[in-house]
Amino acid sequence: MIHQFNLPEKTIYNAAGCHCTTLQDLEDLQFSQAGAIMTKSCTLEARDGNPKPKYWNNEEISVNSNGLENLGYLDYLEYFKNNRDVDTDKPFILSVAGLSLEDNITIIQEAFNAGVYAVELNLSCPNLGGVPVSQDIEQLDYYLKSIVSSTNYENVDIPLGLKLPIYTNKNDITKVAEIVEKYDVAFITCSNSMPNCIVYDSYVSFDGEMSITNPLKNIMGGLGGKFMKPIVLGQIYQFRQALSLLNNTRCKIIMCGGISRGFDCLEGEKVGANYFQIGTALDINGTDIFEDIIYGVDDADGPFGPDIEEVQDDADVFDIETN
Ligand code: RRO
Repeated sequence: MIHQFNLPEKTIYNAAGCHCTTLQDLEDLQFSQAGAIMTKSCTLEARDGNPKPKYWNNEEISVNSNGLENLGYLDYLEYFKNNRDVDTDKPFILSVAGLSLEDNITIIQEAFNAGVYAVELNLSCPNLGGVPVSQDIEQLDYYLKSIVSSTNYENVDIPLGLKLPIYTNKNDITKVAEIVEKYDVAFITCSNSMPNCIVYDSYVSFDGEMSITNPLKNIMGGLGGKFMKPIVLGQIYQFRQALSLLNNTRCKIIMCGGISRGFDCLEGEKVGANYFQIGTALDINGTDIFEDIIYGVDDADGPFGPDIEEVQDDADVFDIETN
């Protein structure tokens, strides 16, 4: 069976890890304008993750050293089973980040059995130490081969996708595209946060005192937010090219990184993105961000506000600054 990840055109939803750890978070997403519900990346057992503080954002960027805090996969599947009949029924995507290959196989098979809409396999968590599996191409190949052969993926109509890290080497992108083609990966999400970043919260207080504080207990964390957009656009562009060379047009590419307004999505479409995940902007603004992006904060016509060419012809009318 060839797997297809076919959401409605231009679907926008949350990035794994953002507003999706608790069951209340999932309910908020369910009753928002998000086009799908993605869970926090989950493990076999619940985890508290890394010591706090482990998340910080300002109005532009975020940094996290979360460490896979999650409820355990059973709670997320339970939520799915209990809520699939509500009026706002939405595609439910389980983000899976098991701590071993065996754990991933177990969770993915259980997700298939439960009938989730899709599974996004996250082998790119930046906060666990060591080399993430998806940065080691041979390991990635081995993982997918094992998952495909040890689950009933080939016979079940549920797409499997990959949350990818940032690849700074074109050769890696070519090889990952070959893996996508070989194992019928239905979508790729570009990209996870930028690992090992340091952000200081620096300001001068009213009484003139300088404060330069690292907001994370673990010092370093994964960077998200507006700075990620150029990186992510480059990843999407290169993956679209690499997939085209393999005549693979069915793998969907999901843009994840730096989206806070409709223009960001339009830029993503220009390099080959199909759907869009919102991370830091969701943390900052809450679930109203989906409506803002879809319909435009300037009362534009949507989806994503006016057509970009139209806007370029009429730059005075609409704010076209894209940061
Ligand atoms: O939980 C995390 O620390 C985390 C994960 Br699993 C991930 O994939 N990306 C990220 O920035 N943080």
